[in-house]
This record gives sequence, C-alpha cells and structure tokens, in this order.
Amino acid sequence: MKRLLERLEEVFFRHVGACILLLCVMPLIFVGHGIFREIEVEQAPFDAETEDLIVVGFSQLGSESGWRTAHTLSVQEALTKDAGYFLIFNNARQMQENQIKALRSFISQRVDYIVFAPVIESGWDTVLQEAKDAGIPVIVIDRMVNVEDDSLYTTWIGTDARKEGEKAGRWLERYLREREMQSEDINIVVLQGTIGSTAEIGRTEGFRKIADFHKNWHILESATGDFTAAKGKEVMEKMLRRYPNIDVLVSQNDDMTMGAIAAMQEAGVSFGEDGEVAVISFDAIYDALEMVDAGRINVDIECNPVQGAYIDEIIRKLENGETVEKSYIVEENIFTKDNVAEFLEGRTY
Ligand code: GZL
Ligand code: ZN
Repeated sequence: MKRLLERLEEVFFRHVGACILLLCVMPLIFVGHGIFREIEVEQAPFDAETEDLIVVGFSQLGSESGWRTAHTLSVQEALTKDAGYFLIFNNARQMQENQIKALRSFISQRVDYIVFAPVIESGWDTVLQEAKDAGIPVIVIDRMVNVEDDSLYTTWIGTDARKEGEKAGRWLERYLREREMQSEDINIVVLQGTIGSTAEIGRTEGFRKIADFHKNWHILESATGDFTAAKGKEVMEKMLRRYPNIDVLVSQNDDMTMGAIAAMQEAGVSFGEDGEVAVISFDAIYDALEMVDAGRINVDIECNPVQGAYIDEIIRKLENGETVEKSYIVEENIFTKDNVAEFLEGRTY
C-alpha cells in the first residue's frame, strides 16, 4: 500500500511537473521555434503503460564515432521495456550545453534514474546538485565527471584511459626493441580526442608517462581531432606537411585513425606493418581490427563500449535498496596482428 501511495504521489508530481514544464516551454516553442527544436528532449508519455516501468533519462554525449554508436546500442539493448525500463534518450551532439539542458529536462520529468556520458570532465556541479536535490540517482558512464563533491553521482562505469595510454607506450617500447631501434631518434605525432574528456586526458597522460622515460622519443606535436574521422584527416594533413619524418602516429580513437590513414595515402606516405609510420590506435572497433589484421594499423588498444549490462545490474541493486560500488572498470584488451584474428569472428562492435 505504501509503495502504491508513493507511486501515486510521484505520478501526481510528475503530471504537475510535466504540466509546469509544458507551460514553461510553450512560449519557447512558439517564440524560438527553430531553436527549441535544436534542444528538444524526448518527453516520456507518462501513462498507464509506463507506470510500472523504471524511467531512465539517458544523456549520450554524441554520435561522433563508431565506438559511440556501439556504446549507445549497448545501453539501449540493456534498458528495454521487456527488461522493465522506459528509456528517454538524448544525443547532445558533443555539446555540453545540450547535455545540461537534457539533464534538466530529465529532472523536471522526475525520471527515476539519470544515466549520462559526460562530453568533458568539468562543469557539472550545478546540474548534478539539482538532480541530487530532486532525489534522482545519477549513473555516470564511459567518461568521468570532475566534481568537488562525489556524492553528486551514485556510481561510474568506465574504462581506465590512463592504463590504455600506458599500454600504447609499452607497446612502442617493445616494437622499437624488436627492431633494435631503442636508442634511435623517434619522431611521434599525437591525434588527441576531445580536449578535457576522460579518454583524452588519460590516454595523453598515460602515453606521456612512458615517453618521459625515453629522451630519444620526440613528440613533435599533439593536436585534437575531436574523435572524428573528418577532423582527424584534416589535422593529419597539416602534420604531414609540417613534419616530413614522422615515425609514429598515436591516434586516440579509430575514427581519427581512419581519417589519418586517408591523409597518409593521399600524401604518398607508407604506414602500418612495413611502412614509414607505425600506427597506434585506440578503441578496437571492428573495422579497425580488420586493418590490424591487414597490417595497416600496428596495434589497437581496446576501449570496451559494452556497458549497458552494468547499468541494468546497478539499477536493480538500487531498486532493492542494496549498496553499489563507486566505480566499475570494464575489462579491455590490446590487439596486434599476432592475436587479432581469433577475436574478429563473433565480435559485435
Ligand atoms: C572512450 C570514449 C571515447 C572513444 C571515442 O571511453 O569516451 O569517445 O575512445 C569516443 O571513440 O568518441
Ligand atoms: Zn576506454
């Protein structure tokens, strides 16, 4: 009975909340019609069918890469109606202000949980405080938030970006030792992901930590390709014009690597297994692993996007009043021509 009363109360507030929201946004729709459409967040039609479902607002940072597509799919496949969820999805197109608007919309709709992949680490304290004040648990996934008070989020599911960066450095050490080049001057260029994102911060710092042990490794330039193929190609074209003697490319995701490979092909620069430029990539999405198998990418450091099942497990625990860990690190691998073939078949992303 108590649960029923609680639900009735919630339903009442939700409807009130939804009505207030509607009254607030009506003018916006008419006044800034075009603008409103830009930030439109799907509304959950609260009716009988959603009553028994757990309503989750999912703020995804964008759809910039193959990895992100797999990540979104993993969440949508885990939080289905059959599994007891009503999922409200918003794609922020890699813009923090869109994510903040989506989170505020979820709060005003009084969702049961917020799941959110933050585009960059900073700038979330205020909106997460609003979620906390509204009593809505926040599950951070993939990238991390950098907040003063970590009670502003319930838990984080992600991968160890620093470790990924170090793995890239360790691989380069082995690669040079095998070729007896460990004391030669090595010229390196780095394509960084979105500056200030957990993946960029960790991969940059992790690789630098290893590079600092080698005075003969020269990082000629680090520049962001914002995790997209188009920007990665554009930045690599500039680097190829500026540096005629690049020995290693460290590209912080496979989409930028694809762009950089197109730039090297157009510039007539060889790359990969027997090329002038050794290619180190991150993510290990299927298309890139096929290029590892073909010897066009030397090594791909995996970043595992399959995180949806973790969210389902965590929400169930929270629904049962159980405690959950503050963080869940997803296991990941590293792929070279030596081991990639066995992983290719059956890989879903
Ligand atoms: C990594 C994730 C990164 C991927 C990119 O955890 O945040 O974002 O490496 C994606 O492909 O854009
Ligand atoms: Zn990762």
